[in-house]
Amino acid sequence: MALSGDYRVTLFVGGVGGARLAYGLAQCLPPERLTIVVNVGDDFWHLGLKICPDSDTVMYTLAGLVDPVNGWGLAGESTQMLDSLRRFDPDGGETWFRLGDKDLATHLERTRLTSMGVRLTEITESLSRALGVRHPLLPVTDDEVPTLVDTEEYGELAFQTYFVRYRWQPNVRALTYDDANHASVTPEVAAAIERADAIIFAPSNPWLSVDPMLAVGDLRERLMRRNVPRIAMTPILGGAAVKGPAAKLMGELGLPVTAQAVAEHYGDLLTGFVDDTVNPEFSTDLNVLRTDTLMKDDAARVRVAGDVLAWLEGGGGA
Ligand code: FO1
Repeated sequence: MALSGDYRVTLFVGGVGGARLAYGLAQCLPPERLTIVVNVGDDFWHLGLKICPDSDTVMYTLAGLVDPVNGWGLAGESTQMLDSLRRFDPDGGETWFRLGDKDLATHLERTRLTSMGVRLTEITESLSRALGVRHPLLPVTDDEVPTLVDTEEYGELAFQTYFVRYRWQPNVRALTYDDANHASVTPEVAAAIERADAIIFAPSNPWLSVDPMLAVGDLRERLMRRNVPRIAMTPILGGAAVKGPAAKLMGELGLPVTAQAVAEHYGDLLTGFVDDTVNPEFSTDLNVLRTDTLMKDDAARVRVAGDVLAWLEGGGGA
């Protein structure tokens, strides 16, 4: 399906769940009508390389290159570098973060360009274009804004240490995005917000993927100023997360594991909400679309994207 006229959507995404909606929307909307803004709070330096996991997850998904099982990294990967690295430290050393051999090329090229002073926005554009991605993929900021996770067991952890090294098992006390508060959105992201006819928050983790973006400079205020549908999709289905730590995290933060709690967390940022039919209906001022949101394969991703766009086109979400 295609929206009429020159209706433009700006989509905010985190990792795997967000990438799936991005894929669906990219099948429905041409590049000039869909801009994808990606979280950089998960980015980190590892083995001397600049790694941008959410950006790469979206880029590989849109390019049709993503590993279909993990939902991140490249399909058909090998691990010769990791196997060789492990020989230097039988305890594994820095091999806990699984960098595949083919994926390494992306990190090497990004690191090379970063060391030359090229902006992350331009680097991401150049990498995406080379892989055949047609839709604009924009890091929310060019600044480094690492998310920190305060845990009961280990105190404050870098995001990937919490997420990958400790497999998101530590109990979370709080999340901090302090660097993001002092960062600024890029001119490209600011322009994508200004020209959007609808703003969509993907079914990414609101605390780990979306909040780090909303914490960047004046992003929230910029979004609030736009009198267009601002909608989010639930990452919670039937009291559980589709993938990752959203449900566990909500419990640790003292919240009920419900779509309603997600919608209330976004608060007045939203005018509309996409909820799943498996979830109980709840009382809200938001304009709600209830549909099957599970994006288990490419066909489902396109169908969900089409449902959301048809709803918006019919005046939904406002
Ligand atoms: N996720 C994992 O659970 N384990 C890994 O070893 C891992 C490696 C990895 C390498 C490159 C990349 O782009 C992503 C990678 N991810 C890995 C995914 C990623 O760290 C997380 O899913 C996100 O940061 C959370 O959105």
